Amino acid sequence: VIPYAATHAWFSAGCSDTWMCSGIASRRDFYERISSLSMAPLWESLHQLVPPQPAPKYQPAHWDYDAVRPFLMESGALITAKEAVRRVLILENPAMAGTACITPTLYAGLQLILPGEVAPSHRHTQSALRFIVEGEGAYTAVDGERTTMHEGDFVITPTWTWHDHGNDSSKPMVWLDGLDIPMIALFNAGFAENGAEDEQEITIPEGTSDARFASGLLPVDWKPSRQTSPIFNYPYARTREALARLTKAGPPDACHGYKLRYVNPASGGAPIATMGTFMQLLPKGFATSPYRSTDGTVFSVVEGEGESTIGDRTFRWKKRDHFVVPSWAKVVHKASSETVLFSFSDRPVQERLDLWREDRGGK
Ligand code: 1HN
Repeated sequence: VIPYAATHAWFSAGCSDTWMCSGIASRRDFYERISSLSMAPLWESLHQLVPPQPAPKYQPAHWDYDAVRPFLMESGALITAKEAVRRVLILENPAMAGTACITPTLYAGLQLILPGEVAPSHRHTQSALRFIVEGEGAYTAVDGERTTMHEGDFVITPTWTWHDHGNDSSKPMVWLDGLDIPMIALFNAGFAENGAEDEQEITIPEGTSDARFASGLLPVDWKPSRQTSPIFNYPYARTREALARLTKAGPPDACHGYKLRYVNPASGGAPIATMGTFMQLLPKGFATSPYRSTDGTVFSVVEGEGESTIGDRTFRWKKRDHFVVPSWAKVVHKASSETVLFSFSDRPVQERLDLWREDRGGK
């Protein structure tokens, strides 16, 4: 029999008072007897189960691209994209070692694909987003159509869609992968299968989804069959232009600077049902007002440099760095040059569940 205190870490046997001690001892004996029936006393863990406010068991963290890139390139010599299936270095939360999680609901990694390589076709119920960090001209194919990727592009591979990647350019390409892996694991709703061929058949000319869905128009008789966006590449050129124009149209938001969310044009919702994606511009010298929200968020620095204070830690960052802000941690960003930040979180899920909260500190 495993002692009760060994499996229920919150149960403390420490006691100095004799009368209390006998009470505690008999409680402890009771807990041990009911544990054999797979039962436990709620009153010993109630406060941890229902905390007065979020008490995340993960921490803020920062990945400096200058430190990361040599290892990514070294991985390129260790294994091919084909053998690896996906050659990715996982960005794992330091407080969640061994879990492949950057937050309890999100996975993040940096994927390398070298000139001439193919990452073979497969599909899975986990949805993925790509945010292009470095390189030009590699492609992703999703359900019969290719898209050529450029730095700053945001590309989605929705749940259960066939996808493969290739690099016909002359330079390595690196992107940030964001997946809802931990959420799908929580639900035990994961399915996956490999394609018959490394590269799926291309049946739709490149740019077709863009023409059908990304020009403020939709095909006249088209009805959405799923929550996922019918657009699968949101190019940086357009996002950047929108942000540049906004800086001329009015003052920045105190907490966000100029911040936009990516959208499924057919629903107004997030492009991926499980992950929200955002892009924000912070003017040179701008410091955001303290802000917190319940969605733990992963950031990719697209342009500029500065620092973020997350809780009691401060990280200096620059272009191509990544960092993570835990749920309900107070964050202040300071931009020392004009900065553009991409970010993603589980916000759409929390919103659907009426859970999402923010605290703008009165601003
Ligand atoms: C995956 O399919 C990709 O398609 C990237 O590029 C990262 C991490 C875990 C499981 C599947 C991709 C992944 C992944």
